[in-house]
Amino acid sequence: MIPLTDAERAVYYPADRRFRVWIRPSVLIMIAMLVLVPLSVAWVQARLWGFPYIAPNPAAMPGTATGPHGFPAWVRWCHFFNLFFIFMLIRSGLSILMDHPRLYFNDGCTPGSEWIRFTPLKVPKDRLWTAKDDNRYISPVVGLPGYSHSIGIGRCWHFLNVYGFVLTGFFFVSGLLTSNQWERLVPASWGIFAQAWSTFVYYANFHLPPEPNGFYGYNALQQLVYFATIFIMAPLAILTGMAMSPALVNRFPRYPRLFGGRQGARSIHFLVLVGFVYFIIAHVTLVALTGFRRNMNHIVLGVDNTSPNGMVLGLIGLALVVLSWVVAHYISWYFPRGLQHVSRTLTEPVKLLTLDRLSPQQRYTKEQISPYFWPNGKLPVRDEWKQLVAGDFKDYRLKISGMVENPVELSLDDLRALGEEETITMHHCIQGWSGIAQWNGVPLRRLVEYVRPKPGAATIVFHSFGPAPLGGHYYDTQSLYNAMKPECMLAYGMNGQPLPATYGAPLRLRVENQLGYKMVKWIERIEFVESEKLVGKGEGGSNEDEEYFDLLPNI
Ligand SMILES: Nc1nc2c(c(=O)[nH]1)N[C@H]1C(S)=C(S)[C@@H](COP(=O)(O)O)O[C@H]1N2
Ligand SMILES: [Mo]
Repeated sequence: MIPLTDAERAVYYPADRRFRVWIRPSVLIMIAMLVLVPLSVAWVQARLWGFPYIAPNPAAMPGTATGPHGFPAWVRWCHFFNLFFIFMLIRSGLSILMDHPRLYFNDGCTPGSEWIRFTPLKVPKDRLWTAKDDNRYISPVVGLPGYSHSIGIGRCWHFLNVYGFVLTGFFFVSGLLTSNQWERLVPASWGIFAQAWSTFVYYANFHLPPEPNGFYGYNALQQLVYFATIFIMAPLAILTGMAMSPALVNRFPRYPRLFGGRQGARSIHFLVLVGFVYFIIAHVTLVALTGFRRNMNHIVLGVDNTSPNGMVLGLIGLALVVLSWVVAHYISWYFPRGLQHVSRTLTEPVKLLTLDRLSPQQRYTKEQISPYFWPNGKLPVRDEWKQLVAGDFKDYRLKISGMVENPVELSLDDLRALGEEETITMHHCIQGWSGIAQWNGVPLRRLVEYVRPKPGAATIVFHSFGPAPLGGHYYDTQSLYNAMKPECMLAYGMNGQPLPATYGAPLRLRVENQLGYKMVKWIERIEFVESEKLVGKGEGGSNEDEEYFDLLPNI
């Protein structure tokens, strides 16, 4: 157990650590059908007609091995690195999932509309229940880094390992295409489906089909599954991952529709994870059942014999992978700041060159506004704010100070006079939920032009009346560059009404190419400074300081 202060314990290791999976009954029936129908057909077929004949794979017949055979070093190394990266991605992915333990196929994420949830809780209707109240604990044995609300660190691992996963995939596919190894994987005729079914009839009846020597060729089902894992599941994981990026989705709102919307993409991303886990279990079981030593020699040493060397070396490799989880856990909890900085150094330049250049350009209609919008954050408790609420914000003055030529205090009417804009946008919370809403407010660039930043001012700090998660007040920053983007606004209206207290009254930020935590609610004052390094702990915001979130969350 890592040492935690009481405040940290309340966040990371809550008293309620129960875990439950609930699946919508109709989905459960669908899953049962998908599993049981093929199994029963295979059982009946074997009972009535016996096991089907499976023609030997010509590539794998002794002495006639003509096609590609063996496992060249690049295949073996890619296999090892892939194993390493996929486990990191699965483990960190599970930690991320538990921060909003519900999956939907609708972008409003209305409670009760999820098809699966990983929490025993139903959302209470009689009191304010924020998305942060809803996150769940996950054991660090399963998740990376595990515990509750450790999504910032989980994302550091996830995005660092995405590089490794994608690079490994790139090398592997390049290798396939520049050798004849692809012939082992890519089906050459439709007949493979019939053969794969025949193979399945054996497995479904707990029999092993006549197995070819994998050094020379695979059985039909094996080939199909490998093909699908490499050429369907892996690309789908990447494409649905990208469909969760606020910068991409809000520049190309049609893209996530390929996956049934932003939440469809998130659900499919999860289903791919399930697919990978399922694949790993089936693959490892069959590797063990069909000649463990020989198979391990194939994939570890690239030789076809039954010496124990490949097995021993392979198990050492696996032990190293498990050790990497322990090391990652240790880094997560003892050097989170270092991890955050490594992650930033490696991911920020890529984002600056790509996602950050996309300007939000959304065209949602009023009909698409979500019936429900998850609230987040802690409501202000300060008397000043309560008095402003009581007075309908007539006495509210937004103070703008710091490195500006024209420091001002503006009422809501003054702000309106600067120019009003209206947008309908999709909000993406780091936790995973989304929602479409209409916002009214003054474009931030109008305000910037009005107060005229002094040379050298590069960062705008937004201070909130509300408290930060671990004490102090909530704040966050925007680069001057991003503040000038379209759809970046200080909003005082939501869905045609004055901004409700829960959603940030009197004034909140909207930044549509970034995640929700950048959008400070209940804004008290704004300050122009040289750099975010001069504020708070210098990471760019309350969450960046305390929870190791990204300074630049375009994804
Ligand atoms: N002051 C303050 N602003 C905040 C937060 C907070 O905790 N305090 N949470 C942020 C997060 S994590 C999100 S997702 C959005 C949520 O906005 P909503 O309540 O309108 O959904 O507000 C952001 N602004
Ligand atoms: Mo959020």
